[in-house]
Amino acid sequence: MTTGPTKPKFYNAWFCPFAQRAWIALLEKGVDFEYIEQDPYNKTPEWMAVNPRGLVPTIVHKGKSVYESMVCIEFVDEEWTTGKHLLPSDSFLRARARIRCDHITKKVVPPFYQVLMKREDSEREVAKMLLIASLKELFQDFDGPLFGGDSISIVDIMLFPFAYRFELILPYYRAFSLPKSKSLEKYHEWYAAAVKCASVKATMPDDARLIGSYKRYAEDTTNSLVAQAIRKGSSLP
Ligand SMILES: N[C@@H](CCC(=O)N[C@@H](CS)C(=O)NCC(=O)O)C(=O)O
Repeated sequence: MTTGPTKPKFYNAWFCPFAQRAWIALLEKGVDFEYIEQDPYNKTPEWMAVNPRGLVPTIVHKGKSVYESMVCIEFVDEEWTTGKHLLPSDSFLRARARIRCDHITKKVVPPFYQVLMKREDSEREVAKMLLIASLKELFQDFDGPLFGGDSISIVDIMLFPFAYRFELILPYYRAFSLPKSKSLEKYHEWYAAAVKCASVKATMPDDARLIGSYKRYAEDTTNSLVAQAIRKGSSLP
């Protein structure tokens, strides 16, 4: 009996915004993959053998592991040439996209967790201001409707899972919504366009369940690597 090539394995945790990025990329490229729901907090030797950092997302393809959400998006785009490119073909535009991704990682994601986790109101207010300022900066010279123009790109994929949580989680736990001000107009227009993408819709968790999963951040009781980094004020894992 002959067996065909095995499908790539995608290790995901349904609640994880980082993993949602890799999932959107796989769907955008039309990859036929095996979905494996993984508890990344249960660091069994088997799981650590798949990813020595013990984090989702992880993709196993041709017997090799690829991890880190941004690396996964780039890998998927390079390995599967089907579908639209997630990174621009021009090297300057590609560099610009990576600079925006870096901004999202360093300046947009941390204040989201800080708004949720900081115990003092004054600290949360600072984090809210940082989040607004970082989004304004990201959208400064944005043409739209998406960062990839008419189709979704790595920058959209890096931002969307968190933007979804700004809309759902922050109003619920912190009664905070991003202002509908002129300075965030482009952000809100982008969000309305991104939320309509089929790959994005297909990866959406159930809202009530997602809200429940953030209680441990809002109450500062989780010991996830992200939470540990936010408490220490160090960069995210
Ligand atoms: N830098 C990583 C972060 C991934 C990450 O923190 N994933 C979380 C789930 S949302 C995880 O696997 N946590 C396991 C842990 O904290 O031990 C990426 O971008 O992929």
